[in-house]
Amino acid sequence: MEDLKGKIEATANLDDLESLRVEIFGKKGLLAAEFAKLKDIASENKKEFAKGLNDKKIALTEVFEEKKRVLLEMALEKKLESERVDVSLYGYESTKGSLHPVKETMDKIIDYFVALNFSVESGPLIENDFTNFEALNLPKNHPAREMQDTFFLADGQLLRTHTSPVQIRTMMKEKPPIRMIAPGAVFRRDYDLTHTPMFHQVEGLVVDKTGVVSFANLKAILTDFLHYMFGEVEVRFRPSFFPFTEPSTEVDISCIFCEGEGCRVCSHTGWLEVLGSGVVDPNVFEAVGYEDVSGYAFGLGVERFAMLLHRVPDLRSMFEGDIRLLEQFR
Ligand code: 2NL
Repeated sequence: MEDLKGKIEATANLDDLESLRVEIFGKKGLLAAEFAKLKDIASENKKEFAKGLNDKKIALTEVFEEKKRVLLEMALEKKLESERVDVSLYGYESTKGSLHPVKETMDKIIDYFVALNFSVESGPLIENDFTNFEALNLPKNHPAREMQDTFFLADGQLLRTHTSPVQIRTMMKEKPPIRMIAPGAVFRRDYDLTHTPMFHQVEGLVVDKTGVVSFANLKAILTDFLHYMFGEVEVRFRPSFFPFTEPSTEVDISCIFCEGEGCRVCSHTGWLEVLGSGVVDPNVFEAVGYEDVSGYAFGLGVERFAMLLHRVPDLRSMFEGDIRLLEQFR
C-alpha cells in the first residue's frame, strides 16, 4: 500500500501516471486482483476484508487524483511558458496598399461630375458597328473610321474604340434631358510611347430641349473642371474636328511643367492638349431618334490626366504591373 502511494507520488509525467493507473486500477490491475480474492475468503471475514480493500482503493484514488492534478498543472505551466508572447517586442510592419494612379484619377474626375448632378453610366466592352460608329456619324467608308484602328471580333462585333456607344445606348433607352458621364476602358490597335492598346476614357454628354444647353455652358463647365484638376492653369479652346460634334474644339491648358514658358513636354508650345469636345452633331440625334434637342459632349483620356498629375513620363509604365510604380504613390 505505502509502496503504491510512493510509486504514484514519484511519477514524473502524465504518460507514466496513465501506465500506473492501468497497473493499479485497471480491469486486470492490482486492485482487481485483490478484489478477486474475496470469493476465497471465509464469509465471516468477507465484510472486513472488503472494507479494508475499499479503504485502500479510496486512499490510492485520492493520491492518484492529487498527483494527476499537480501533473496537469505543471503541463499547463510548461505550455504557457513555451507559448509566452513578449508584448514589448516590436511587431512586423505590414505594408499598405494603394490605388493605381489611373483608378485614382478616374475617381477624382467622376467626383467632379457627380457633384454637378451627372449620372455615371456604363456599357459593354464588346460593341457593334452601329453603336460604336454608325450612330456617331461615322458611316462605312468614312475616312474618319481609319483614325481609329479597331479590334474586330467574329460576327461583326468589335472592342469599343471609345466610350461614346455608352452615350448612344443611354439616349436610345432614355428620354431627354440627359446629363451623364461614361468612364471606362477602350481599345485601339496602337502601341508605342504614347499609345497602349487598352486605355481609359471619360466622356460626358448633356442633352436638353433645343436652346437650353449651349456652347457657352460647355466652355464654362470644362474650364471649371480643368481648374479643379490642375489648379491655376490657363485654358484655351481651339477649333478642331470630330465627326460626332459640330462645332468641335480641342481644349488645352498652359503647360504645368514650364508654366507656359515652353519645354520638352509641351513641345515648346507652352500648351498641353487635354480634352476634345463640341456641340453634338444633329446626325447623332437623328440616329437615336431624338428630336428638338441640342447638347454638348466631351471626351478625355484618363491615362494622360494621370501622367500629367503624377509627372509619369512613359505611358506604358502604367500597365506593366510593376509593383514599384504603385509603391511610389502610397
Ligand atoms: C477626345 C474627344 C470627344 C465626344 C468625344 C461624343 C459622344 C456622343 C456624341 C457626341 Cl454620343 N460626342 N463624344 C465628343 C467630342 C470629343 O472625345 O479627344 N477624346 C479622348
